[in-house]
Amino acid sequence: MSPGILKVEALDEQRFVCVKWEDGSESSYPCVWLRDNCQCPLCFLPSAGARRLLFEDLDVNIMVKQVALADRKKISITWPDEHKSEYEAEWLKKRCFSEEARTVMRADLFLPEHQYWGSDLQLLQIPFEEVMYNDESAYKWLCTLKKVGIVLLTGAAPRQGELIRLGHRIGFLRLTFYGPTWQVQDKANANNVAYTTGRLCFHTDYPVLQHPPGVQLLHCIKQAASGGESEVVDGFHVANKLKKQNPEAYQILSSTAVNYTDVGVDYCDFAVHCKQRIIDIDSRGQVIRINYNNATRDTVLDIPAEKVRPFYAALKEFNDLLNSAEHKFTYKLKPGDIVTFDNWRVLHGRQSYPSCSEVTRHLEGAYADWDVVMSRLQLLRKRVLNQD
Ligand code: OGA
Ligand code: NM2
Ligand code: ZN
Ligand code: ZN
Repeated sequence: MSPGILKVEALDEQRFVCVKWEDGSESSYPCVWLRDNCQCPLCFLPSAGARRLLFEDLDVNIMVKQVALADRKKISITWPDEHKSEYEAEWLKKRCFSEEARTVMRADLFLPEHQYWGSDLQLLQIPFEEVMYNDESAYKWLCTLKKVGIVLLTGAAPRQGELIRLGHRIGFLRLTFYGPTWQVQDKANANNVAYTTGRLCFHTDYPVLQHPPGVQLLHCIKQAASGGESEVVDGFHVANKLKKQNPEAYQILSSTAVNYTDVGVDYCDFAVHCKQRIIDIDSRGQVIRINYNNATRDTVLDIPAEKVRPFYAALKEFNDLLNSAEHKFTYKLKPGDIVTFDNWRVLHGRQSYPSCSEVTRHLEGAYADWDVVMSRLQLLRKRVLNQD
């Protein structure tokens, strides 16, 4: 419940509307924003939760003609063309332009909090069927996946198809050239190094795609008696460590566009090329994605020759830091385990295992996009915390 409104007035030559709240605080709303967000049926389509008003019909220099307090829970505005708008106190309070209110709203919409970890990771385990049928458990799963970056679901049936069910629980899975789901096992003429018995060093999957899959799901159906252990590391944590310990290496990896390539046949034939920065940062310098798979890093390296060795040296520093005992967490999947992790943040690897004419190890894998996972997380959060 938001506080009521004590007073409302137009300020700054009618270009702002100032609201004084019962709790003593004040909020100032630009007129152009108020007109743009008129909630009347002509300006807004409630069934779509979307603006009907066309930008062409918005006067960016608009001023209010009259502003009034309808009651303590609502204000009304009359515009110069006699159009009338009403705004609820609670609606306005949430959209206050103060730094604090915007920080609260940002946290609400994007759940940006990260908990970094290293070898001390307390890997959350939740029974698979609980996540499938219980909203609190599903909420806990996705919330932790967002915050920590990895969660283990346990006790799934050790057969193909469980990830399809989990995909339906979220919404839908991400189709790639390797199929709707894909089988990680030793294959003749493997079209990917993952489909051998070899060791996989720390990587994120599919940096060859412009928009790499945000979430990865790996369901253990069969596990090798020896070898095949999994390793994970918090890429955001390690990238930030690198920034402190070796700013030059960090600068190189966060600015150099590296070529990736993947050519072959699976779900259909493919020839994919892409350039990605290994440490991808946003305009504020925050790490937003790690794009690193040594297997699909292209032989083509589109940088001047004199920058090549410094690039390799920087990558070596990052790779060493990823592999340090303090940062990596090792575990071994059991049949029925489904590991779910943030493929933009967590790098994963596996130990080699003996090759054999029979299949001794089998994981089924799938991807989901963060858009879909975040959507499900927001809906579960509303339902579980019982708020709208
Ligand atoms: C992969 C992968 C891990 C494993 O298929 O990309 O990382 O344990 N597999 O086999
Ligand atoms: N697989 C496991 O980037 C990659 O090639 C990751 C993808 C084959 C679907 C491996
Ligand atoms: Zn209107
Ligand atoms: Zn992988």
